[in-house]
Amino acid sequence: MKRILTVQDISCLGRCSMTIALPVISAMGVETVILPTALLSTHTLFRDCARMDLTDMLRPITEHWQREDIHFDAIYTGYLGREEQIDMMLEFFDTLGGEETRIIVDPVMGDNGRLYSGFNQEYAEKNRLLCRRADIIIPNITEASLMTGLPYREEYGEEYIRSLLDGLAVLGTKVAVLTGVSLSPGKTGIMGLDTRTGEIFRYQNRRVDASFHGTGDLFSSVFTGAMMRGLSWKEAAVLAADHTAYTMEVTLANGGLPRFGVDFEETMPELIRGLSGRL
Ligand code: PXL
Repeated sequence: MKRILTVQDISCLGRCSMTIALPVISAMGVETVILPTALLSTHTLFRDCARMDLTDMLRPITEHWQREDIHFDAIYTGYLGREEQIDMMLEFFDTLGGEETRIIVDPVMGDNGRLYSGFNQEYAEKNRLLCRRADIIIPNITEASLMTGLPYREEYGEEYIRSLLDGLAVLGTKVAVLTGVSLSPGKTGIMGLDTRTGEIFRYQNRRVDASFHGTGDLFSSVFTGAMMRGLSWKEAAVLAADHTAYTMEVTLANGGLPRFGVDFEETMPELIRGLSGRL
């Protein structure tokens, strides 16, 4: 069985980051080791959350793993709280990773053209260093515009997305998968670039007219799980896009509230069926 490490916060309530990654990737048949970057009562869209930063714990935990000679088939990073943690990740990619370790970076820092609370432009620029070391990055349009310096747009054509992908390629990643890309009315999906071959990949499915917290984390978790089960990045992106749209539809039908995230628990059997059918 493949073993991965995922590094992100634990938001106790609100179904995002670690509380999605751990159950979803585990259910996909991949051992999922966690390194929590912070402990929060809720994600930051709730007001006044109680929060404990865990930066001081990261090195003792990883040093213990080094003494135990633990290695990972992939390291998947998501929401990191502080710039200092980005420096630590760059170090951990070397100390915990080997030649074969895939580095998957979701540079979580904003959405809808805005940074999440607690992040600033310096943090966005620092994230470029993570992307340089990554095999695969999975930003949304907001994050891509923050890292490339290109303007954020809500109305766009394929050339704009292409320019974001080219800007991300300059950062040094091998593959960039841009999420939340809508190439025609009523549709949304991804557009990706394999910088090694120049190949562009587009996938669009129906657009669910709702916005729930944590859908980016669901996409990245399914994507990571699928890659570890041997799917190509393009197959993994299609599975992740389909599953995220389906889970949003189910949540909408259930009357879910945006800040409580998506009802991924209910759609898990469908995810496993979809994965099994592709293996
Ligand atoms: O889903 C992204 C995310 C993860 N973790 C925390 C957040 C957010 C987005 O706001 O606040 C703590």
